[in-house]
Order: sequence, then C-alpha cells, then structure tokens
Amino acid sequence: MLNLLILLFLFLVLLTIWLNIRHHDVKWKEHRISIDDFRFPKGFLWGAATSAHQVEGDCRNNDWSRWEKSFDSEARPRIKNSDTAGMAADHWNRYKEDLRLLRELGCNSYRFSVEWSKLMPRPGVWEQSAADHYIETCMTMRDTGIEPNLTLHHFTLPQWLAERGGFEHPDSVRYFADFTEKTAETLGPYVDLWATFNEPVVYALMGWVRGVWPPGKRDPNLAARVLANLLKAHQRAYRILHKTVRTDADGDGVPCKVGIVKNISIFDPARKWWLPDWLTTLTLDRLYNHALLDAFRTEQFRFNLFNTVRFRKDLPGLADTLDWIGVNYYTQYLTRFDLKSELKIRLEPKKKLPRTDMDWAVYPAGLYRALKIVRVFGVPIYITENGIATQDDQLRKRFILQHIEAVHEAILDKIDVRGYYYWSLMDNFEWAEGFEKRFGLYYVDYQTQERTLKNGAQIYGDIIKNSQTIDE
Ligand code: IFM
Repeated sequence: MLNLLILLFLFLVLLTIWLNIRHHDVKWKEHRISIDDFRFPKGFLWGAATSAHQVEGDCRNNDWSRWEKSFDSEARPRIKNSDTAGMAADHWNRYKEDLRLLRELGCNSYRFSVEWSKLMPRPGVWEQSAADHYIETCMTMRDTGIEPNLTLHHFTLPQWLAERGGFEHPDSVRYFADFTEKTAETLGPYVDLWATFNEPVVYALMGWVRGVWPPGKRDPNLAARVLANLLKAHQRAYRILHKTVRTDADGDGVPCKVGIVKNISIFDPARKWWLPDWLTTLTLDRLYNHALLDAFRTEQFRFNLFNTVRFRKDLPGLADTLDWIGVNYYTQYLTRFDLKSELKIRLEPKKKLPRTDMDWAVYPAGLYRALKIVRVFGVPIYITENGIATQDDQLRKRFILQHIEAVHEAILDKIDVRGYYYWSLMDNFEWAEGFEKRFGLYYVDYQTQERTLKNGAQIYGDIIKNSQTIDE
C-alpha cells in the first residue's frame, strides 16, 4: 500500500513537471521598441473596430434595448450607473466624420457590424431605408480607400427573435440564413471580408452562464446548445455568402472571404506547482479557447465541464467553412481551483502586471500566444480586436506599442497575420459596464458628441505611417 502511495505521489510530481515544461510561458523580452523597425506584409490592413449597438445610437428594437431598462432579481439595474445605450456615439449620423477620423490615422480598413433589428424590424420585413444607410456607409469607405470588414452578428438580436428563443431555438439558424442572404445581396457589391459571429463563446458565457447579458440565464447546458446553433448558423451563412457575393470589390481576385471572430484569453495556473490549478487552467482553456475552434477541424462540437455539462453535437460539413480567423485578444487570467465557487474556478489578474479600467492585466505576450493557438488552422489571421479601457495616456500608448510589437514578432515567426484592428475607434457603450469604460482612440464627449484624438492614441497613427513593407 505504501509503495502504491509513493508511486502515485511520484506520478503526480512528474505530471506537474511535465505540464510546466509542455505549457511553459513564452520568453518575452521587455526591450525598447523602435517603431522604425516595424515591417509588415504588403497589403496589411490597419484599422479600428466598432459594433452597431455600441456606437450607432437609436437601437430601440433589439434585446439589449429591453435589457438595459430591466432589473435583476434583487431590483438592481442591469447596467452600471443605470446607463442605456441611447444615442451612444451617434455613429449612425456621424459615420462620415468617423470614417474621416479613421483615415486621418492612416487606417485602411474598418471593422463594423450591421444591426439586424434595424434591417429586419419584424420577421420577414426588410427595411430598405436602413439597408440604404449601410450601402452609403460602405460606399463612403470604398471611395476613401477603406476596406470594409463586416460582422453580421455582434451580440444583439431583434426583439422579435429574442422572444422566439433566439439562438437557443433551432429556428434561429433559418432566420440568420435569411438575414445573411439579404445583407449579402445588399452589401456584397462593396464588402469582401465577412465575419459571421463576434465572440460566440463570450456571447454564450455572459448570456447563459453568468446571466449578466440577455437573456440573463444561468444554465451551462443551454450555453452549449446556443453555441452548437451558432456553429450551424455559421456554416449555413458561409455557403450563402459564397453563393451571393460575386463582386470582387477590392480587386484581389477573390470576391468573398468569410471568417468567425474568436475571443482568445490566456489562462495560466495561479500556482504552477499545484496540480488542481493546472486542471482548472486546462479545462478553461479547452472550453473557452479550443472547444469552438476545434469543431472546425473535427466537425464535432464537444463542451464538457467537470460533471456540470456534457454536450456533444456532430456538425458535418463545418470543416471547410473558414477562409480566415479573427482573433480578439485583451488579457491573461491566472486560474485557481476553488472549492467555494460554483464552478470550482476562480480567475484573477497577475499582480505584477499593469491593469486596465476593466481590471484586466496588460500582457502583450498573450497576443503572440493567441496567434500561435490559431495558426494551426492554416488560414489567414486578422486581429479583429485589441485595445484598452483606460484614462491613462501613457498606459494606452505602451499598450498599443507592446501589442503591435507582439504582432510583429508573430509575423517574423511566419504566422500569417493580415491585419490589426484596434478596439475601438471611439469611446462607446461597453455593454453591462455602460459608458464609464473608455476604449476609444478618440474621446467622445457624450453631451456634444465631439470627438478628440486621445494623446495615448497618437502612437497608433505614427506606427501605421512609419511601418514599412517586408521585402518579398
Ligand atoms: O466592447 C467589447 C466588444 O463588443 C467585444 N469584444 C470585447 C470588447 C471590450 O470588452
């Protein structure tokens, strides 16, 4: 018996050593970064990103507009400071000015989303005036040398669809297909780069596990079902887009490239020599980062969380539905096994690192690691979001510089990164956090809607203007 215990102990020690070696942190040198050394591939897209509900204003007919006015079970408002998106940054009316500001920084691409509830306010109804607005926006981009990168779904649903169960219900796949087809017919002549869904795992986690976004449920099994429906909807939209979008708007020989946008967070054990922390780290990494993406290789979506969730769904035909992957990267978390918490997991930022106003650790090496995670798919990668909420100009400046340096390192290591979008172009409505958190390159005075370039954002324009092309 004693021998057996000794053997078990040795096995656990060896396993921990092996885990530390196999998943060792990248060596990241903190050195002086000179933007004059930056070289990026020819045709690299430099941009900024936004999403409809967060900037446009006047989104009255979606699930978020209802949610913002509701209260939780303890009568607390859903949104910090009882904010509602309201007119947000009035981008709907000021898009021309905003595109000019984007161009002034030297950007050549804009990632944005269209608001489903404005285009389809009722089931089967297509609102031509909203469609005309997006046509105008895309035409303005094309006229000013800005490549549109369009996301079809960025967290919001038309209220009528939310009432029919949203992505919990299998019919959502058909509704999304219909919306995709009409949007593709309308904007296909101007848009080559399409993303189906923004951050599916975040969407499912916040709405169906943490319950802090609509529909406010706490049921991980339902979250898994939502994710499977999103994957099905992606697959169908992929085929529709390729069939419908026939105009090669940017003249590169390919009329339509379809991707999905995945938020990647880096998880590391809080205590590297404590096996339970490794267990939670690997479980979380699998669920948050890999489960959804792996379905694109295995055509099977598996979502298992200890003994809380066991979900498996075959998705035949999913494998060849990615022309590119979008990576949204913000932070690293240290992971702790915690018996007291509901899911047995506790997350914390590393103490030594600077923090953003979201209380996220600033960890640029994580962007490099995130890019390594997705390189295995062998398709072009766009960093579709990376940014910081802070009032500290120096921190924003350093954040931008260090993260673009991480992208540069990845490109030197032959990772196929084709573009970088800062989140976000201007301050906006940060979901449950309301307007307090300011990610923008441009400061927005919400009283006057005046935009002002932040001091810490100037570096982004300098990098773009200085960056040189890699010799072929
Ligand atoms: O504002 C969000 C965005 O909608 C999705 N990605 C993360 C951003 C910052 O939290």
